[in-house]
Amino acid sequence: MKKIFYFLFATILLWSCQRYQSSNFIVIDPDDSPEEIIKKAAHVVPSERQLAWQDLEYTAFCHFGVNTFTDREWGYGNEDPAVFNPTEFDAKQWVSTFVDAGMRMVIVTAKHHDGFCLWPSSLTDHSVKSSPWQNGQGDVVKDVADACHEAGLKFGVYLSPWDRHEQCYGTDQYNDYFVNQLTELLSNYGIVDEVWFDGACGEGPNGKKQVYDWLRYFKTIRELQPQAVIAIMGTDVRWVGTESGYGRVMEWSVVPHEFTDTESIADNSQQAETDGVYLPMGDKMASDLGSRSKIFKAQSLVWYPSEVDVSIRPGWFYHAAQDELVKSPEKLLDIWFSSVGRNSLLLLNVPPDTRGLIHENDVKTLMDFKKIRDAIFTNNMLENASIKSSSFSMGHRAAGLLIPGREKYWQPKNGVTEADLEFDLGAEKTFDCLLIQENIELGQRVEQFSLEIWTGERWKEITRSTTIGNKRMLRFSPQTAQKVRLRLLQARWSPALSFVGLYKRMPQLNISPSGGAFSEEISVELSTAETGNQIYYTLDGSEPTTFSLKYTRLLSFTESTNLRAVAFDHRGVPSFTREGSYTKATFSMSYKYPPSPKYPGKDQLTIIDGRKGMLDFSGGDWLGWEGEDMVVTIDYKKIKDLKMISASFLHEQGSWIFSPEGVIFETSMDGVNFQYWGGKKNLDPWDQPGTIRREFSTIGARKARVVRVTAKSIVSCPKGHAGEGGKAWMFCDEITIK
Ligand code: FUL
Repeated sequence: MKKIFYFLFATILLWSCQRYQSSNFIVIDPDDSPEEIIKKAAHVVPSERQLAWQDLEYTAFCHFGVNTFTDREWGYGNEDPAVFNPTEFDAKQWVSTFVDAGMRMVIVTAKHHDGFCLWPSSLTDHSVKSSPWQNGQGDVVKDVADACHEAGLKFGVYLSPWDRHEQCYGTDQYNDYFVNQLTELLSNYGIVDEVWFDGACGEGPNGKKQVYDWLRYFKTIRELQPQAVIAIMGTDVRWVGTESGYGRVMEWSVVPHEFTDTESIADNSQQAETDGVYLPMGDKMASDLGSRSKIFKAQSLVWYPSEVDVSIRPGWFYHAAQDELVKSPEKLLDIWFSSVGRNSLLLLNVPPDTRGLIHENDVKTLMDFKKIRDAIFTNNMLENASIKSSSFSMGHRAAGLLIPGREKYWQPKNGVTEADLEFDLGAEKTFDCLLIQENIELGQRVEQFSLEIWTGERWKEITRSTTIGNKRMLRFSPQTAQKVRLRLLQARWSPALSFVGLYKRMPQLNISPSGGAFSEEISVELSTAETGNQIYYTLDGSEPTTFSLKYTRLLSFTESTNLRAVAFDHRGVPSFTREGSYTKATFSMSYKYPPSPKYPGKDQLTIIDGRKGMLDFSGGDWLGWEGEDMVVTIDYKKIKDLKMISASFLHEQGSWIFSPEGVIFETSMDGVNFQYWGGKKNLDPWDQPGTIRREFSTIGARKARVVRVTAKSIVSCPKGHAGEGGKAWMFCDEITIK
């Protein structure tokens, strides 16, 4: 009897394991119940190559080629190879920069859309071999691959399917050409870990139409470099859908299989040249790709994780004019939390310059950014915590959560989808960032979780979110507590967590107002979110340190002043340096159409006083125009170096306030002849519900004495609006010029 029992038990176990055996791809049967679909989704797992790729976390993209020398973003394909001539090319400098920055792979644009090859391909003369660089004997791909392999970094290639140079592009023959190019790249440069196929194509409706033989390309890669992931127009890695650096708040790595469809990826990709990074129009970044409502409708599911690609500069290629526009460490940190911290890999583009080196400004920002990450993430407040879990399975106790890596992980009993983990930190500690990781080797399962602190009387929720995946980071205002509770509120199957950490970010220093113009006197307040920090400042433009002036009370200026301030917390960790430039109005301002007497702001300077208005438009920070354009001219009376300009408007259609149709920025040396600096059309529909602020901006260095901003009003309320035909309001609170 006992034997029969064991036999039956073993058969059932085997059956259930087989039924939900984990795999990279799972078919949903039409008669699967919702519970079965959810369980199936919980058992979709990364392939070995996807897992290795995900662990890289932070990788470098290098856009380098003829565009570097012609100062373009998209080459035409007819560039003379002679233009390619870096004077100090040094792949080792690239790679050592990336190693120091904490990056783990380098992907180089072996060929961009212009068709110019960075390796001496035997298939075309349009390559480095026809350039004067190293007398045509050089090979960028080889040098970068060798430097990576030597330094222990992974190496990847970007190969643009769209080719503006190759004559056979648009014919069947091109598929052979492309496969042969791939074969060269994947046979002669050692291990390649990522192949990046761009979806961009600017041929337009009347251009050449290439039918790509994707399956053949994929097969070639699998044969020659089986460990390489195929990204974007490919099977292993999904483009997050934007080039802004900001991933989805809810990011599922398990999505319906249709997301791997190359046609629709191409439709969402860039189709015309821009002067910077492409921001898809409309909603190319749907907020939900894989929640229950999506997977219930799917025919099959696949592990298809997201990669966030963004450039450290406005453009993908190097442009000297953008040397001062390298993203700040602060911006990169925000991107870090919004990419790596949102279950994505961050692919940061750092374009080598015309010397063939990573520019000093980019190096500095990368190193400062690394220092900041180290300062935040080396001190896990949970490190010596004791943990109680409401459930655990054999061999997977909660202690494993404090050991980085997937080897030791916590998991509740099989089938348990809700659980609490209570941490006692031993003493009160202050933190403002949660880092949490699922053991994705078993799949992505958590659908809802929260963090609470014990106030001494009750549990208080601090933050809550949906997905975790490989890594999730949540930021919140500083909290002090000894006990915290992590609640797993909903999961697809027993969630497996491999790591949890609580950290304290740098102090957050605010300057109010953050800059602007004043007529008699201006008061400036410095503050931090938490108490106990020390703030220091300088007024002579120098970097503030603990030896600088100490902030004790409101500052007051009667002359133009450049304020720089920094806050230090009790550990000595500094905030980002904040700057405020306060200008006593020596310039003149004029309005072609004066603002309405109903919304005149505080005075003429309201629009450049560094203060943003409240969304309920109380407080006198908004200037309003009724049925008229805003044309503001600012004459600095002397030539200034300008870097960027932005203008912000209110959109609150319920109150008949509409953001402009578009904004044009112009500059002039004499106040008579104006040059176009930039402009933006308003791409959003007028019927946007709710209240939002819309920013229009332009970046690009130039010298000028006079700046003019023209915002086009929609003049009258649009069709279908309650005020149809009546005068439309346009509200602007701030123009920022740097
Ligand atoms: C886009 C391309 O058009 C850009 O030039 C750049 O290569 C970027 C990574 O992808 O689609």
